Amino acid sequence: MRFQDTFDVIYTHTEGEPLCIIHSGIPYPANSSILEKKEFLESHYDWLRLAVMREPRGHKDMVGVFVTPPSSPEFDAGLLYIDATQYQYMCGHGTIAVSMAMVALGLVPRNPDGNTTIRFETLAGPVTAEVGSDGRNSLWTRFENVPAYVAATDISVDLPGLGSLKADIIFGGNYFAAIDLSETSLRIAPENGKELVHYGILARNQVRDKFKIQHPSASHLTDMGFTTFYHAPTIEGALYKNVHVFGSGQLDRSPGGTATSAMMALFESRGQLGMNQPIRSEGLLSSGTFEGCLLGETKINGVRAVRPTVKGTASMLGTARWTIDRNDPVGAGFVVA
Ligand code: PYC
Repeated sequence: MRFQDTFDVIYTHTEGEPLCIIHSGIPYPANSSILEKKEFLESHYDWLRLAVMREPRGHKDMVGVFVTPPSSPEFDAGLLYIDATQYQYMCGHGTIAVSMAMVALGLVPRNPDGNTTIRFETLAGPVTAEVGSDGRNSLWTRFENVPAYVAATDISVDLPGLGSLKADIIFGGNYFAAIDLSETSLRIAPENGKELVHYGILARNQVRDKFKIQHPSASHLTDMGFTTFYHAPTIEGALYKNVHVFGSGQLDRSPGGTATSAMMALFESRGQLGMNQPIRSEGLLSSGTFEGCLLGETKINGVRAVRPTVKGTASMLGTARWTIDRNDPVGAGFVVA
């Protein structure tokens, strides 16, 4: 046993979806952009991502975030989201949790006179969070996400056992293949996790073969990482229930903040949702909802888009000081399929 690197992390959950917050201990290069910080982490700290996201410290469905110094004065911090497979462009449940945690733990100055604003940069673009507080506790986060838009509609997917369905490709910080399960027998429920993952990966692979992703203004946003399945809600007042499958078969427990943004863009494009009309989205556990709202229209390099906000709450789980011996091949992280 060798004592090697130690890292302090904070654990939260947002409607059941975990977040491991890596807030210190990394010497990011000075004057680097958020993309350069991601490349720095990939080159020098990928062992840390793998060690905290995977077993024995994490698990297959763990999500994390590196909180970085800002790259310019217009931001307070950078957020680089990770999981056991990859870097994510953006993460909504994570932004809700990390914003509340940063205010609660004094990682950003709390506004003594009301809500606290935190200006983040992410791989998907700037995201501004507002944290509500009762003067002592962080209560909720509402964030204005990057603009959301519909990239393509009605792409056929063949899911043996479920039938031939249509996928819409939507963006809300991440790209999703959105598939309506209403006419199928498959319900979004924890006991159907394996089936949802199976079909989610199958659908994502088919859509990836048929449609090439390219964000209108950010050349590095080229991957459709998520399938989101949706059908009617089970919580009164929610607009829909959904679940996202991503990475190598991870399943989001929360309603999903990037998905809520993207789904609002989809409903708006169909004339089913107006501006300033709040909606609620339900996730896999049906434990609670996120509140979404569209602030107005915008353009991304000429492409029509909408400005989504998402509100939700998260809970603190605890902290850990991990010791990572990089010569320990098992402690370096593994996944059991
Ligand atoms: O809330 O956007 C989200 C998210 C992405 C992956 C897990 N949650």
